[in-house]
Amino acid sequence: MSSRIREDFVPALLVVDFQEDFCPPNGSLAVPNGRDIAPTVNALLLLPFALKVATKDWHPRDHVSFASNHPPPDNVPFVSNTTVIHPDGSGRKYTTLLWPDHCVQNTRGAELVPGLDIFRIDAVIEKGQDPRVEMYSAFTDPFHLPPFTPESTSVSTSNLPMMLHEKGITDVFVVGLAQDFCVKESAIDAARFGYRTFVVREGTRAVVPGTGWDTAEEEMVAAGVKIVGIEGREIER
Ligand code: VGL
Ligand code: ZN
Repeated sequence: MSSRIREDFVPALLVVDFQEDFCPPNGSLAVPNGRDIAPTVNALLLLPFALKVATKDWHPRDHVSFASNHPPPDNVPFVSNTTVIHPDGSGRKYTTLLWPDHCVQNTRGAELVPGLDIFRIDAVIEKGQDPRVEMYSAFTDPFHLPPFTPESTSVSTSNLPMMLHEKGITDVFVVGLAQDFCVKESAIDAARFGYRTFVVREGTRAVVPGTGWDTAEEEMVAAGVKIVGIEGREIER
């Protein structure tokens, strides 16, 4: 008799950007009630996931997503949808939403929150280091750019896909901040990479609760992501 329970279920937990700058009271890009996900995330960390990964938004000071790096009138955080040069060198342009300065590398705001049981996490992945491009997804930047610096292997495209692959992961459970940006894009990418993907509702909060949350759930569901409650039953929508 095999001692294995199910060979086709090798789950990973992905804790997205649970960092000081995304949490009240002092975070520069505080997600309403963001800190409240800690008990849910810590409860999940007690479960036997084959891999538990936390991500950190990890920006250089000259990051394109900081409103402060753009001239007026395009420098209004949360509002400006600013046209910037596409980083592929073709000269074309695209628009990107601008934010307050946040998660600057090696600052307090970029630290994982102390309420997170970090000792239960197997690996921490940094993302968003390429100053030229916003990177919401923990998997890859939206343009699939080659690494920004020649020495680097994981600047705009992270090593998360490799880690999941090496562990033989089949299912990815996503929690963290913010539901309508980095959680959403990471979950959609997980599904795109072929994983059965779940977002645990109680383990996330939106920058824009209400409309932002609802739209994000719809986009995720359309991409094949399942939205579940902590009790594990799929929520009917
Ligand atoms: C995020 C906005 C800018 C996130 C990161 O983690 O959801 N949102 N950078
Ligand atoms: Zn960011």
